[in-house]
Amino acid sequence: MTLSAATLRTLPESVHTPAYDRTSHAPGVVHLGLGAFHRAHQAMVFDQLLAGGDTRWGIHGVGMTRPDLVNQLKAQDGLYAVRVADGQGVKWQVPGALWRTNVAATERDAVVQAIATPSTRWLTLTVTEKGYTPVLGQLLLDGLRLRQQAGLPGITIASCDNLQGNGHKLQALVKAATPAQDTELLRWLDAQCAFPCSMVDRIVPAATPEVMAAAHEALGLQDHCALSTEGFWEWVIEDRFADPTDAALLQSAGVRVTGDVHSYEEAKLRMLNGSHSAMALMGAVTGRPFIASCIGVPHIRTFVHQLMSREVAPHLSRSDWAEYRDALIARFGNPYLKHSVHQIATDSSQKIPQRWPPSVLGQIAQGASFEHHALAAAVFLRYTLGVDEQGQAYALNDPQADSLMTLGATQRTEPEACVRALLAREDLWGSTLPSNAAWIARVTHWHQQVLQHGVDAAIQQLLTQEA
Ligand code: CS2
Repeated sequence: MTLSAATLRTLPESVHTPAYDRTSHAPGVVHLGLGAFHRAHQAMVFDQLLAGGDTRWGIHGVGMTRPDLVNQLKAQDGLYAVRVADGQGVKWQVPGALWRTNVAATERDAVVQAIATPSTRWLTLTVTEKGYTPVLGQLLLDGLRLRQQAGLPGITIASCDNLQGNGHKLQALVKAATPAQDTELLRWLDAQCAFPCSMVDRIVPAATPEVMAAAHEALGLQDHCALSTEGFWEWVIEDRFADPTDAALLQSAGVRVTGDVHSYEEAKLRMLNGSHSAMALMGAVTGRPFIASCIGVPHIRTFVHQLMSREVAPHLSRSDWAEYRDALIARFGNPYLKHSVHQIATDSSQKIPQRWPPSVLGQIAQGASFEHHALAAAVFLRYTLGVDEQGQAYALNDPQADSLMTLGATQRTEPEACVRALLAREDLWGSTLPSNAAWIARVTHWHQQVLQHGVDAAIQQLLTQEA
């Protein structure tokens, strides 16, 4: 038997399940991007609001690319179990907020209609860094135009991807899709729709067979969509809503509504995601499969601690960074989260620009050392060889995989030229870093160490030097 609306009542009492009606109301939220993250983060916040009796937070979920996942969720009536596990304990919960599903690639019109449905009040997005394309802007605009033409109110459109100023980026995409002569639509977008920036945080690895097996055991049912996450979650959102009364509601569910998302975004992107990318690439090259297996190695742990304290923190506006750093290191070590380094290394070309260069530039401006980031960049180049230090091959899963592999292919015979080619790329490093001679020199140095002695020895050398 499989988890579904019909079997929900058979679950053991230890599993928290939705007690509210999931069928009498139309969804109030359209969400794009049905990956693990959304289902264990916002969907659980909306589940809490629904449990409190507010019927407007049901989700019409749109999978962008994976019909297999959407079909599985559909077969389970939008239900799936989440294991919330860390040092505080292990709990299973079935959130009930996902009411409808579609696939954007094959059911575009249904998505446009969902945006234009009167009950829709919110649109949230987790489409990953590479999803912010003109195609996305056009999809949103087509739905919004129908709303405007029907005389419906505007909505809140909240990007929840790991991009600095994500709300501004999304608004710019929608505006770029709007024809200049369509002044009424432009006016309506400005006056009626809100594009808040937001920072979202919860570590939610892609589901594994191990999690499915644990779900089977805990539920007594099959669940093909089960997920595993940590207790910690954070959602900081800019106080900018189409319906201003949503601020108090979200706050009641534990969301932080503020005028200053920026300081949270930059700390999260550079501390959490910045060290995630560094560890993921180190893990991929050394053959350590999970983030927990990386942070468990004393020299990697010290490297991450120093990267955050010495090179990231000095440029943050968030003042409580030391507690934030310590909490992150503890979260990275969560043994229940089998967070694959290859999953995090996916799309590195899209992630690194948000995560590393701002800290390197900050250090350069202060005449301070950027050795940790230089070593991370060197490991990134080593990673493009597609084979780890034990000789095990792996695939690069990245829109830039071909160009990166071509660029790095001759690094054993022409290391300096390859470092230069990598660091010259403005799409990765921005416009000023590529001409910084000291940066190029230090990445070249660490790349030589990595090739000659391996990643672990290079990290140890760095720690001795920086002690
Ligand atoms: C990770 C993030 O895959 C990645 O790039 O760094 O998904 C990370 O786990 C989340 O941002 C945590 O909130």
